[in-house]
Amino acid sequence: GRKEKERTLAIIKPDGLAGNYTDKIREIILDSGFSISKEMVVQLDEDTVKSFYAEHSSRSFFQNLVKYMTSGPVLVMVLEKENAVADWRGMIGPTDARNARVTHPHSIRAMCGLDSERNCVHGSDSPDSAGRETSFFFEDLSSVVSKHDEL
Ligand code: DGI
Repeated sequence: GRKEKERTLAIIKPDGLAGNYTDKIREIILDSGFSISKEMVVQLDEDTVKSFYAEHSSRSFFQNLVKYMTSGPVLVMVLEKENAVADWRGMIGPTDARNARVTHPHSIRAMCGLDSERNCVHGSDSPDSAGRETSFFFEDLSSVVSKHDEL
């Protein structure tokens, strides 16, 4: 039968946006058969990042993660296609960009990430997370400091 489309949340993190990787990443996304159903550029505040990454709140790197994710604007996108969650995870590569360069040299994190923290892009890790994360940004915008349609 007909295959269902799926949605996932992608974020181009501050270093990706600042490093001018947005156009290249958008091209990779569209060439891979995704449609971008929603997008916005936002400057996240601390509370928003803490809430988004709540599952990592007890980790040693949490404060650094919050600092990094609030260091500049990010581009948040909802990507849509069949198998979007797993396919986007595959395209971004492993969490640590240094590993990505070795094991997944064609991945997005290999291209524009630096290490395990500054890894350039986010992707939801399961369909459940994708549902939670897309509604976090696109149905409840109360915690977002500012939003623009485009940079
Ligand atoms: O789903 P991922 O983004 O690939 O990875 P994750 O869910 O394990 O971690 C979420 C984010 O937290 C990750 O993109 C960057 C940050 N992070 C994860 N592990 C480390 C880390 N940051 C630092 N500084 N050190 C880590 O070991």
